[in-house]
Amino acid sequence: MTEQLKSGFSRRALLGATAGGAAIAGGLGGRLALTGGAIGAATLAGTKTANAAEAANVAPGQLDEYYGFWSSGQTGEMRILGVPSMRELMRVPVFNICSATGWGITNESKKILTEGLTEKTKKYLAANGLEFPRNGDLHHVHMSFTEGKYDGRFLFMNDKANTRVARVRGDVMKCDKIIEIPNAKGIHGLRPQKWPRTNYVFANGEDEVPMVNDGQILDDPAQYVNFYTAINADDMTIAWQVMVTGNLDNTDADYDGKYAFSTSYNSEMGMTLADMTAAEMDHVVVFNIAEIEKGIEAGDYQELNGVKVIDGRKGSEKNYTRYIPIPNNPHGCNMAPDKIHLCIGGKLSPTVSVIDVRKLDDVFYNGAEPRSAVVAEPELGLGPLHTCFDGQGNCYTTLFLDSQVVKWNLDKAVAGEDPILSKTDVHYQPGHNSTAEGETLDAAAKYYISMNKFSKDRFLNVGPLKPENEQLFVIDGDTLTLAHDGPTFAEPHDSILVHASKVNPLNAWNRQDPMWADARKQAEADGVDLDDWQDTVIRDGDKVRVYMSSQAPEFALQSFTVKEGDEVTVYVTNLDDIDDLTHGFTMGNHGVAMEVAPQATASVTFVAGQPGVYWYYCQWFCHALHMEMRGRMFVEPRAT
Ligand code: K7E
Ligand code: CUA
Ligand code: CA
Repeated sequence: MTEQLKSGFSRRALLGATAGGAAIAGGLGGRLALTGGAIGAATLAGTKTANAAEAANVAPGQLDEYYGFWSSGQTGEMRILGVPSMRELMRVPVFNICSATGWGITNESKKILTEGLTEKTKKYLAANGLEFPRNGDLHHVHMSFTEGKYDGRFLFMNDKANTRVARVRGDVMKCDKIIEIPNAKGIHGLRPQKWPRTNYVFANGEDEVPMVNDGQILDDPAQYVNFYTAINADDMTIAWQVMVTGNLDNTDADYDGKYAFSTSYNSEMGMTLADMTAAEMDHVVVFNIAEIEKGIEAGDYQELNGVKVIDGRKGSEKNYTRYIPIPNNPHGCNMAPDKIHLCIGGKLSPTVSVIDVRKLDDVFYNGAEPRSAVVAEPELGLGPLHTCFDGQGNCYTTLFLDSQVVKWNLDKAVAGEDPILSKTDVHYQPGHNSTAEGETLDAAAKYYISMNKFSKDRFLNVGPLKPENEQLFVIDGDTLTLAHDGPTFAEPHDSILVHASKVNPLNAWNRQDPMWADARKQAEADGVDLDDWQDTVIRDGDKVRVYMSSQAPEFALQSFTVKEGDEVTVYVTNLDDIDDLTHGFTMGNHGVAMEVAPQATASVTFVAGQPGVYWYYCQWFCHALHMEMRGRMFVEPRAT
């Protein structure tokens, strides 16, 4: 392979900046960048800076203009921030296990974490004493769209680690569905359909495996494939998959409902770093949604693990896919709100490739060369990853190697002029970025978020493991003024900003919520009214069901008695309906804890293993007598 790429920097330089770069930037580069960015801006720009900082100031007690929905990478949760204050408002557990809320501990959450797994995975997990994967790698969070704008209904997100896709409800901000995607491996890029509404969620499989991955084929990459998946957003079932050539990285959809796109950095189908970076050009796959739907309708698919799979590999003369050559290991895939231009980050190439989606009809139906849809390829800087937009024809692209964001103009790029408007230092090595509703038709030139992979010298040292750093800039003409540095725990991977008017969660649960439908059914069978005061203990062989409502500062039961070895299920219903009055339930020394928000029912099942007295208590501070909100479980020795 070529060490020196056509951009004039070596592959080794990129690898150096990712791995050993912490030392470089922590020493020399870090201090230089610090002077050029934060301090320089503060001292030189004067009143402009003061105004920008003012624009981002949210006084105590004041509410933010935007909700920020953040992915957390390898932590596996979704986070909600206020923007521009950057205050962290909530953590929503999804692919992780959470001690505060009981996610992964309650029966309700375990059902969501388990029911969407494939039979093969369930079997594997069961053999290892697990019900669901313990970890997740949540890279991308995106909200549902109606006609190109956020509609507040759902948020969708991927788990690269265990090939899953999850949905969070906008009304209660809790996860209600998780599915494992069959056939594909390593779901990475994920985007909802933008137009006419989010009927599909598109998900990329990043890792290559044999089509039937049952151990018959192992180290024979010639037989490996990748899958692009369309999920029905309303019921979280798989609509169809497309088998592709090369791997899939990031994806986006157009504003016409016609095409979806994916970048592929491994068109080589290489199995090593050297192989994956060998070719001068990789590609973007264009998916023709209507043609794929027609193909499915006509039966032009094979069924694989219950999924209809269409063959869209290179060389198929069908109109399902086209492959547009793009320089060296492209990464980001971002559709501009002008509805015309798709921006592909070059990563190893210092360019962003601009595709005019209006030219794709000719590529599909009139034999036009796929590259004819590329209308500009401006050189912007080193390591371009992701691009976001301000609704005024401008783009903001992260430059990982340069530790900068470059602001540039689309029209100028297409006209062949120098499109660069400004470059601003960020700290350090940015991956994703976001602007206010920048991936929608409501994109606004207000705030710019840079999610940086390294914090290095920006904060007090907390040991060998450092936080990452995310920064908020105010967009002020062509200038980006730094208004906030915020350390974050692993990791500020990606974010979207949604205007506060579009998100309206409830203050208390609806008592009929489907979240605890199983508990309601069991209570009815047991003659217990879940909407009324409950202090009932039902014995059913070795199973004991304990129904207790809670009202500050009391549980309905001060104690209950079970026998050693009983399987105990405790159902707690919070009858308080006051805003913010959450109770909890923790059973001492049993690894059991959960949140019970106003008007919610939650349940947890455990085995009473050892005879003795065990205290349970409320674990969410609810009242002056919160400490006293506790009771005893008596476990009688089982007579042998
Ligand atoms: Cu969104 Cu990192 Cu998963 Cu780019 S990918 S940085
Ligand atoms: Cu109830 Cu604390
Ligand atoms: Ca490649």
